[in-house]
Amino acid sequence: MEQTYVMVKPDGVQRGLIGEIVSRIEKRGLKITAMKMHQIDEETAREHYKEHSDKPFFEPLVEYITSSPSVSMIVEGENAITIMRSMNGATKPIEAQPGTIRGDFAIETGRNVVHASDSKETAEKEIALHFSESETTTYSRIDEVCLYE
Ligand code: YYY
Ligand code: MG
Repeated sequence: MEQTYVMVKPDGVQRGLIGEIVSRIEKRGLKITAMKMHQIDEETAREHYKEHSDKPFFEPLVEYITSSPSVSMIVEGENAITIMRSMNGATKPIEAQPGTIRGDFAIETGRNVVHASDSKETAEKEIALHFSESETTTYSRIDEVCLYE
C-alpha cells in the first residue's frame, strides 16, 4: 500500500477544519496510520519546502507554516499519493474545483489549508521528516474487504 504525508496547515487548524479534512480522508477509504498536532519549527519548515527556497514566496511560506499548530498525518491506501493530491485540489484555490478541499475552503494560494506529498520519493522524505518510527502504526481497517477488489 502506498503512503503519503498530509498536513492540515495552520490556517486549516485555526479555521476549525481539522475534522472536515480528516472526515473526507476517512470517508474516501484512505487509512490514517499516524496523526499528531504540532507546531512546525523553522528548520523543519525550511527542509519541508526546500524545493522552493529560491522563490519569492519562500520566506512568507516558512513564516506562515511555523506560525501556529498544524496537524500531520500519514495516509495509506492504493494510489494514496495521487488520490490525496486530487482531494486537495489545485495549489491555487482560484483554479481548484469545487468538491476539492481547496476548492471548497480556500481563497488565496498562500493560505490553501492543506498539503500532500507529490510523489513517492517526496512522501518518503516528508514522512521521515515529520514522524519518528514510534509515532506510526500498522493496522487493518474493517472496511478494506469492501474497498478493495
Ligand atoms: O504542492 P502544493 O502545496 O500544491 O504546491 P507547491 O507548488 O509545492 O507550493 C507549496 C506551497 O507554497 C503552496 O501550497 C502554497 C505556497 N505557494 C505560494 O504561497 N505562492 C505561490 N505562487 C506558490 C506556492
Ligand atoms: Mg508541493
